[in-house]
Amino acid sequence: MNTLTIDIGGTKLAAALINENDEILQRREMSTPSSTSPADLEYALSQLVKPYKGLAGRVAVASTGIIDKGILTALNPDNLGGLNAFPLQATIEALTGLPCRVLNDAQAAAWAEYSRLSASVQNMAFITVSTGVGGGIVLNGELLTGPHAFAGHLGHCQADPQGPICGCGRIGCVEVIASGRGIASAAVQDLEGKNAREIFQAAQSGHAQAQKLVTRSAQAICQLIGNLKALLDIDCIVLGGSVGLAQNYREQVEQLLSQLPPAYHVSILPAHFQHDAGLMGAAMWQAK
Ligand code: ADP
Ligand code: BMX
Ligand code: ZN
Repeated sequence: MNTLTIDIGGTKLAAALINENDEILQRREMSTPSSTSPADLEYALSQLVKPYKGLAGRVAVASTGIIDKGILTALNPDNLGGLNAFPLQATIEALTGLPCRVLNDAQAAAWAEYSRLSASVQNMAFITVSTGVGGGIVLNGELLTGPHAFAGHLGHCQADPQGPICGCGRIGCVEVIASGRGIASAAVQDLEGKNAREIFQAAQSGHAQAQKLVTRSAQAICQLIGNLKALLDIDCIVLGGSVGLAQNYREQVEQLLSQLPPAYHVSILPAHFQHDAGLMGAAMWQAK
């Protein structure tokens, strides 16, 4: 049976048809609506899934936000239109007429990436550096979701008690410093108004402020990884998201981590499924 899989991110919506061998048969992408209206998200999702009518027997969704018992609530309302208690599972089931399972995007990606690691790895964390900073933790071979589906929201660990206020309401979260939005919002002068992709391009061509913004992000991720190592003694980290997968970013995090004492060192791998880790993970979780 084919699975229709959907990834709802703060910047883009993706959908794919996946067969029983976990191969992607068709894939498409759209921008996430910038409006705060649940009706606009529902309309965008209806457009996204339209071409797949009649081609799948079930749906699997990976979405940004806290996904508890099928209901989506944005922890950081800046990232997804302030959605509160959006009935994601019921909405997708009504749009497609198919049974659906939903999971947080980074938890889903962690599950997919864990499946590609050597069997000797039983403890790992996935970090997405994207519109926000998300995370998923696998401990003793089990995906940690937590009693309220909040487990693994690593982007909301504190990076700097003197830092800016995060959209979640807390001061100095990793997300407000390291994410694509965090990078863009700290840009000044000629970089003001540029997005993270443009700032990375500027950094590649030697722009000093752009390089500082990228390093500040990599430094916050490096410290987060050190904290995860101390907290959970994980075997490895997998890095994903468009910022996490950007040229030289992982290498920069590795270089910063190598400057910490050896007890904090842990290998950092790029996401095997690259930008499709959430899509793949949702489907694998659905089939579990
Ligand atoms: P989503 O958050 O919807 O899952 P992405 O993983 O693509 O989407 O993350 C979006 C963020 O990544 C945006 O802030 C965007 O500016 C940034 N971005 C996109 N492409 C690149 C790139 N090539 N290099 C650095 N940042 C990028
Ligand atoms: C935010 C939070 C997480 C999500 C992470 C990455 C919201 C809407 N989302 O920390 O649930 O996993 O962003 O999301 O509060 P992405 O859109 O950057 O992939
Ligand atoms: Zn936060």
